[in-house]
Amino acid sequence: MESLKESLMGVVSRIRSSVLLDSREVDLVIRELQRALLKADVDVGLVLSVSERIKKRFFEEEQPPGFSKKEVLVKILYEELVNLLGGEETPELKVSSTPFKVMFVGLEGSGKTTTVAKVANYYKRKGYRVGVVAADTYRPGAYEQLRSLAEKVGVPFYGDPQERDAVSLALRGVKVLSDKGIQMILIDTAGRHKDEEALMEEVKTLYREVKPDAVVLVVDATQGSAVARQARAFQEAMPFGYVIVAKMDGSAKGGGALSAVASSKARVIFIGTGEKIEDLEEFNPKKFVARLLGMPDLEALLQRFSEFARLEKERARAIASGKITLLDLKEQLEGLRKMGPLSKIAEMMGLQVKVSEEDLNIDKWINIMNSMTMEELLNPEIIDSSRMRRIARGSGVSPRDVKQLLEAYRNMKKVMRQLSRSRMRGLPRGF
Ligand SMILES: Nc1nc2c(ncn2[C@@H]2O[C@H](COP(=O)(O)OP(=O)(O)O)[C@@H](O)[C@H]2O)c(=O)[nH]1
Ligand SMILES: [Mg+2]
Repeated sequence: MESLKESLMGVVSRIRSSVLLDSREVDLVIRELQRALLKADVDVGLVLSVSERIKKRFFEEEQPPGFSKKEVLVKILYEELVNLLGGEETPELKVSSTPFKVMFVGLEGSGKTTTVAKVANYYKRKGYRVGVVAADTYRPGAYEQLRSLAEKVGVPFYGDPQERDAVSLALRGVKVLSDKGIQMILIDTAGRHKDEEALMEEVKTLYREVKPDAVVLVVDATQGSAVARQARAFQEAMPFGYVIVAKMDGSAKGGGALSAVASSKARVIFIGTGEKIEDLEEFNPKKFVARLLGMPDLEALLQRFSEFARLEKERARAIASGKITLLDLKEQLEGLRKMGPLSKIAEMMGLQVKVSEEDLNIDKWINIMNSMTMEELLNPEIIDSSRMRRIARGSGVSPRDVKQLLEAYRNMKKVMRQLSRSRMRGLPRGF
């Protein structure tokens, strides 16, 4: 994955060095992203749809106050890559019944037998009693390979080098191990047969007879987007919910394999990152993409976005409940400001009023409110004297000015309340 990481870091630094992020610069960013994904063997169709979505979102979504265009683009890039590689949820293989039978399927050489040992090790470390069954009766040496791996992990093993019938062997294995009180039984199966049809036939029969609680497909990351075809073939034979992508270490095509799996219904639960039994990592798309982008400050940025979303929700609630906030006052005043000085407005209305002092007040108030946090604008009640001093310092006025603004806000609230009350009494609108 190192090469994908390198090229995605290039995409991020292109965003950072952009000046305007106009459509020409965004196109350059997108093109660089496309190159990076195609090099990682991500399917062309997926590359195109992800680039379209990023562009569309960037030009359509509102830029929230306090965030730069670059930050917005980085966030969209992050979210769309998370989506491409598996989305929000991190599924888990839960041992929900005893014995919990897990059947491993996948083509020969994908890393299945090694992965069975890795998963056994993982759950053993979590405190489960795990056992493994060698039901690959086709490949010579499969028995010995799993037997020695099980010994290394230190878990019970069932196999029979003389048995040719995978189904009866698996059934016996399940019986023997569950009699021993094993909670989780991992069944390794063949990945090759006389031909693909015979292999799928055996896998189907195993599924029907053994009735596993979960099926895990193991695919090889070095195959890139080609794993999509394997996934489809196995999906036709039986429903599998989980995928493990082995050999992610050193594979330049890992991104292609992950996105191919993500576009099917199955979820990647682990990735294999080496030949040793410890080389298994839980797969979490969010963490994975964060690592790929190589931005130490990404976490903080995402947190700011989610904080903003939280406050937006709070604001929507305030509006729904009819609560008037300082933010409303601020927006009213800013709207007024856009129309020009008050004296000008008065002039347009044919009035001869001298309001220049009011103009100064409006500017001062907007300035003060610019020094407040969103939290304070939405809940002015929380502004105590120490917050008042901080706001005054931030806007270069005296705390008395801040106090005056808060008083004006309270008066406005009172008037609004009275207005709505008199309206409820049936007075004509406007009273
Ligand atoms: N580098 C690397 N090699 C792996 C990984 N998983 C499996 N292998 C190697 O891939 C080869 C095939 O693995 P095996 O478990 O026998 O595959 P099977 O035929 O699907 O059972 C072996 O040489 C393994 O050591 C992995 O995550 N990283
Ligand atoms: Mg094997």
